[in-house]
Amino acid sequence: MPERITLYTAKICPYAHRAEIALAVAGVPYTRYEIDLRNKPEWYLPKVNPVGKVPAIAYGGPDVPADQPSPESVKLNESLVLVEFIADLFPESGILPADPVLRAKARLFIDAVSTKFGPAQAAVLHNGADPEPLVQALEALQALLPEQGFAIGEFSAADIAIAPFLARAELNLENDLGGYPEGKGEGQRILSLIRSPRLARWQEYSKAVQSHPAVASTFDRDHVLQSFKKRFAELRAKKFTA
Ligand SMILES: N[C@@H](CCC(=O)N[C@@H](CS)C(=O)NCC(=O)O)C(=O)O
Repeated sequence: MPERITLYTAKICPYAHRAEIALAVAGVPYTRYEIDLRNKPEWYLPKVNPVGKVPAIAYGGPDVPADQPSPESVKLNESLVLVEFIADLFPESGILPADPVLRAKARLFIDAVSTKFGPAQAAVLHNGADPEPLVQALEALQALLPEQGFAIGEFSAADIAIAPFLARAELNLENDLGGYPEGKGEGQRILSLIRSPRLARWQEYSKAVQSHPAVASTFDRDHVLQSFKKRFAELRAKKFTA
């Protein structure tokens, strides 16, 4: 009998979404516990994740309620570590394929997501920075894609690493949400840059990733949109009306 898994997560968080996608791909039962990031339960840091972030997993130990974690379960965090952990627990999921070359390619793609795409998209969406570095990061990722299919062919950890960010970025830009001034067409301008013909293969890939059942079924679009509307209203109030 497999050990029990409790995932501490938050719908808005793209990092936590990675762990949910991996568990959906593995198709295994687990307990999902939503953490309110604005009002974290007092037991969360001392008993689950001293860093105070989601996602985190409690693995094994006795059958206890998620809000009363046992000291006997193993506590793990960091989204990419959790994705690999789930891949290791359930090798038949194909999250990391058996072939060492494909595993290396998945990790190279993930490295580019972390080092190139991550900082560029955060700068654009949160700080209203120039979108050109983001377009260049997407071109670098596009260059890693095979002619067809997902990042290494079949859906894998590589796609899981980027899927939550693609879904949230499009949702925000389509709704003119970001760390840039509202109502000036900036969201649409950035969208048209990332949907330009030079990123045609990327767009095809991005659509396929977002409509993968493990991604779509774990993305609560309405909840995430409402949360981002609040978050960006606060950010803009601080940034543009001082
Ligand atoms: N490097 C971490 C980042 C996780 C992260 O930053 N999570 C955010 C939410 S998206 C969080 O829990 N922040 C804590 C807080 O808001 O207090 C990972 O990949 O898991």
